[in-house]
Amino acid sequence: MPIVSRGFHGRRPEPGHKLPPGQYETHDFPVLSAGPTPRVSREDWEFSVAAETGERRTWSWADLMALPSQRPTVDLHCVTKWSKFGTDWEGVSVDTLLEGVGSAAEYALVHSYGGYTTNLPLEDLRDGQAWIAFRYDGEDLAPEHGGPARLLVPHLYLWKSAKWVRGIELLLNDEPGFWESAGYHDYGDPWREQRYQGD
Ligand SMILES: Nc1nc2c(c(=O)[nH]1)N[C@H]1C(S)=C(S)[C@@H](COP(=O)(O)O)O[C@H]1N2
Ligand SMILES: [Mo]
Repeated sequence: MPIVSRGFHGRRPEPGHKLPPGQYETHDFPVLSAGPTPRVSREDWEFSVAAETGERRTWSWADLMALPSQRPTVDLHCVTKWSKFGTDWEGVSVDTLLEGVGSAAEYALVHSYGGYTTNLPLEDLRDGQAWIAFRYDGEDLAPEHGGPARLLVPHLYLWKSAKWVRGIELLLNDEPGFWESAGYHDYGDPWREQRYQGD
């Protein structure tokens, strides 16, 4: 008797991965950008952490490359309902960039080249949950996916993973970012299906 293949069951997720409510799996990597792709050269690239105290730290591209990096494999969940399992990245943990910064802030507003912003509680950027990612699938991160570098915070909907990231502002009071001001959920937990305000 021939071995029966397990077959393809449409939108059933890969074994070992879970789909948040209302999501489907895709094998593509769709590009979602609110505007044109900003072109930022590595020579001109800078990344800053600015605390509410006025303390500010800045890294050049060479500074970032000199820091220890990690290679997280994570699932991505976009509010437009696609999820992508097992994506491979390389980046510097945000913990490394926040180390030693004196701040009483509980919130972060993330800024991108091109003007995009997104907000989240500072604790969601800590404890190995977020990276400044510069490689995807073994290659330099493509400009349309946020290269030279993007924030990667995979436990929240992907709009929180700011592409072309240029800095993190530490705030005592929460401030909505680009999509959050347009009606997207302030926090954006895919497991609680927090897509829009009021969800
Ligand atoms: N700077 C910036 N970052 C951004 C966006 C954007 O428009 N500008 N779009 C967000 C949204 S809504 C999503 S779903 C993801 C998409 O990332 P991708 O294009 O790499 O799939 O980027 C997020 N980060
Ligand atoms: Mo999105």
